[in-house]
Amino acid sequence: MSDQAQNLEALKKEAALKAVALVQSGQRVGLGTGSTAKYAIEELGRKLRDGELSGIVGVATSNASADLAREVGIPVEDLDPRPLDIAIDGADEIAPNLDLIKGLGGALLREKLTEVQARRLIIIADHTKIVSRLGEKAPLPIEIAQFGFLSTVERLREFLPGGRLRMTGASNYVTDNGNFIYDAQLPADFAPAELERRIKGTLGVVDTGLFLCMAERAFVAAPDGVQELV
Ligand code: ABF
Repeated sequence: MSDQAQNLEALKKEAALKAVALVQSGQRVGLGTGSTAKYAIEELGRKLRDGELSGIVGVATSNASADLAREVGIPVEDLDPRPLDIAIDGADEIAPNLDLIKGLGGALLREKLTEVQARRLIIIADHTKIVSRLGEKAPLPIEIAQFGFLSTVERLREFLPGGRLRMTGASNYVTDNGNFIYDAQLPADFAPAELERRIKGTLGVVDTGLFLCMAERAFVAAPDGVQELV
């Protein structure tokens, strides 16, 4: 790993530790997905093992995070209608008002289903995720049903041209839910809530990686320290 990559990993971990410090014993915790969320899951496991926390239950946003949580000793339960006390997750882009793009890791649907039920959604990231407007750096992942996916993509391309179906080698990428992902290029200027409504109203779309008005705060780590955005 290059020095730069190692530094970025250290920053992700710093942000994760800040978020985990908010978790209290007995809480039901939404466990995010991705390389930053991984540090939060590992730290929660460590705190349980060291007796700094007890009675934590995790609700995982992906099979990978559920596996990791069990490995580090966090009891994992399925999502049910009860609220979660807190959820901790990464993001692909963080706008100044804490609107987010998520889903480059492929877990956007389970993340949204889980995190919408969290009393507090805490985002953790390194400073490269900060943008002045959504879509500046990352595409917008849109989860779509496999059945009829080419027709769904055509419908999406009518107002979001220039995107592409996500691939793994020569095959379509398949989410934990058995769906495909269309990575859309966002226009330079758009109203996020309106775009979200239009995408969600497109036949064949399951959900989008726009997480609007959901995050309570973000811990963003940079070389000169961790900034808390609210
Ligand atoms: C999840 O992991 C996603 O919503 C987002 O796509 C991704 C960020 O991953 P990483 O922390 O590895 O950059 O939180």
